Amino acid sequence: MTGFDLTIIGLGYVGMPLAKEATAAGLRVAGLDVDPRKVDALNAGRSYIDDLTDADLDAMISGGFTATLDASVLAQSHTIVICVPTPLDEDHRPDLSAVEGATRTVAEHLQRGTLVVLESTTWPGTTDEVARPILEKSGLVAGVDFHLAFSPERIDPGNAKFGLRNTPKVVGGYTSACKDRASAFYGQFVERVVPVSGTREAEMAKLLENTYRHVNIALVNEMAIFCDELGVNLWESIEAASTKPFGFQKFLPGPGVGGHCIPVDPSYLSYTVRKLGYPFRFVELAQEINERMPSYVTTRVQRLLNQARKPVNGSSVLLLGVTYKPDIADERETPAIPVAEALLELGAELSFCDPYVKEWSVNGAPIPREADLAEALAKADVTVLLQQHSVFDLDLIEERSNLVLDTRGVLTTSDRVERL
Ligand code: SAJ
Repeated sequence: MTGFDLTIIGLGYVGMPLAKEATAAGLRVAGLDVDPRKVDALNAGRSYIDDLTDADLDAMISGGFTATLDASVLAQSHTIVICVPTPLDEDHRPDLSAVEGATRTVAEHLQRGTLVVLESTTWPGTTDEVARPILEKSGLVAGVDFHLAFSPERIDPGNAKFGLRNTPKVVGGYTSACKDRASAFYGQFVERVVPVSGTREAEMAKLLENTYRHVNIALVNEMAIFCDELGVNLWESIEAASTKPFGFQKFLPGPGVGGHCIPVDPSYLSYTVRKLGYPFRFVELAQEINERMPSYVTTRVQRLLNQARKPVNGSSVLLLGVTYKPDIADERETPAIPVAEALLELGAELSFCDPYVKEWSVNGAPIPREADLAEALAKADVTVLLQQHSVFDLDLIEERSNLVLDTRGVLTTSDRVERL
């Protein structure tokens, strides 16, 4: 078959690692996106993906990879994988508009014999109840004229140990033949394919993975609040519990849960369960607890300043790390925003220090950036460590700051340094 072995729709942090591994496996790969800036950058060998270097891109282009805005490429593709975002809308409900749009585009160009795989994280039933009817508007029938499958993405940006090739790939097909076809496709460049009986089981596996994290993070967050009142050093108890070689996985309290997966994916599950007429209480409770953490951080800052006879109003507060997790530049759903909003509301004079963030605004108001950590620490009435970027000198923070609230449990406590 002329054309391409694979066209990927959505050239982001999920689509591009897939393009890289498939190209390296010798497949002819095309990338389709709606953003001309992405397409131009990729064809010019300029990567905008943290985990993909320009050298990686050059090798891909030499291997035949090409990016395009022209959807007609889909008609020349043996396999099509949809890797577009599935965010929440302003009502905290699943927003499948990107998936529906991409699927409609596929339907306009779908050819007999093609394999279509959805990778976007979504509620169980999406592939069968949303994608399949759209695709069948082409006149072709899923499982008969074309293959249809779901395979959750497990790309963890910044993870140096696990990538697409060595992370087991779950695959669920609309039919058994669809599953086999999709398993064979991924088996060309993924070390371990994990077939399941249907698309719903594959969709649910992903939601379970990340709901598990969300709920357990909420557990330790809630424990952090009452352990502080009980005078128990929870951080020490967590380390002690972690010595159990089985049946326990360590999670740590924090200022709130950010990112594009953990705060979002469980909502896709609770949305589905609510359609049954009752709530998924674990998820809804976890959301309430995790979303309360920024306010709790603010209360602890207020208490710390109060001990020094300082009101929050007019005090200088330095925020260290405003991304959603350490050592990456991603700010999506970062808890630093609600923390900053609450402190500004109380009249704090905010500044921030984050090597990954050059400019930062809260509700449109630019927050001064401190370039010199030592100087910033000495100036601030209180410092709040939100993300422990590896480049931060923890000894310097302990020595130079006046007061510190450590929300990550990485500093040594003292009469000036408190942990969450
Ligand atoms: N967090 C805590 N306490 C913890 C762990 C995380 O407060 O014990 C916070 C983080 O600070 C962050 C948020 O939760 O704000 C999410 O952190 P995360 O470590 O889950 O990182 P993510 O959002 O990048 O999650 C991704 C997920 N990967 C995929 O969905 C493919 C997740 O399944 C991975 O387990 C996670 O990366 C990872 O292990 O890094």
